[in-house]
Amino acid sequence: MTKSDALFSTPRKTAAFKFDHKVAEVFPDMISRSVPGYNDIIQGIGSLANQFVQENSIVYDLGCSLGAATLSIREQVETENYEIIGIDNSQAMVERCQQHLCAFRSPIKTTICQADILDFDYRKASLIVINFTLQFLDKPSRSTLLKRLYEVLQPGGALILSEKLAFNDKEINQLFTQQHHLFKKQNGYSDLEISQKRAALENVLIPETLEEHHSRLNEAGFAHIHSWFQQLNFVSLITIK
Ligand code: GEK
Repeated sequence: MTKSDALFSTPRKTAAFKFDHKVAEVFPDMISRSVPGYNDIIQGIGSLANQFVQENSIVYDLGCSLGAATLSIREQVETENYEIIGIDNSQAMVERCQQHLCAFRSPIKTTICQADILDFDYRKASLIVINFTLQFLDKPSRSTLLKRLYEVLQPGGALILSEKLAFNDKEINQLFTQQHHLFKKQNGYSDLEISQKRAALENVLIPETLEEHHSRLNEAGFAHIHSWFQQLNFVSLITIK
């Protein structure tokens, strides 16, 4: 059983959001009550993975948190001859992820590394998943990383990128922001929790428009790019090399 998230429920001074032990402890509850479509995206990643994971290849799960995407891939990919490497720079997440994965038996070699996804020494991969993680990097680093990931993908391999979106159209931006807050309220968060979490994420999670994502992916070399999931201001893209 995972603990429920009440981290922002009492008045507090604004401090930048960190992926620390307190967050890791409540993370599954926090993300599924905060990100519309999160469980569907996790499910879909496993299903898409089955289409792309090649024999004797590596799959990367970047910013793996507690390994939800890794588990979905392990459950749904039929070939047994591949390896998953999950990377996260939060010690708290990595420790919990390692414990959590131990509870699920699998013949698939799975390694969870505590490292910065910007510094990692990548090897050739058939699938790279970066599920709600790029948004935490500064913008120049996002471009550098995607260029590197394009290089390491094998031909026919895929990158799955999920992000919170911003919109140039002010009305649409406002509509989706309001609807997102409603989604959180319907999931039991109070107005205080919503506003304090929002303040903590300011300048930490920087959403971009779909157009910015497409143009960065194009610049990195990706030609086949499409959204396979969107709910309000949360999207998941698939790009094939
Ligand atoms: C999921 N993918 O459940 N290097 C490594 N890890 C990083 C970096 C970095 N530079 N920056 C942030 N992280 C997961 C959800 S959560 C999304 C991903 C969210 C890690 C950070 O420690 C955290 O675990 C994760 O990226 C982002 O499918 O909380 O909105």
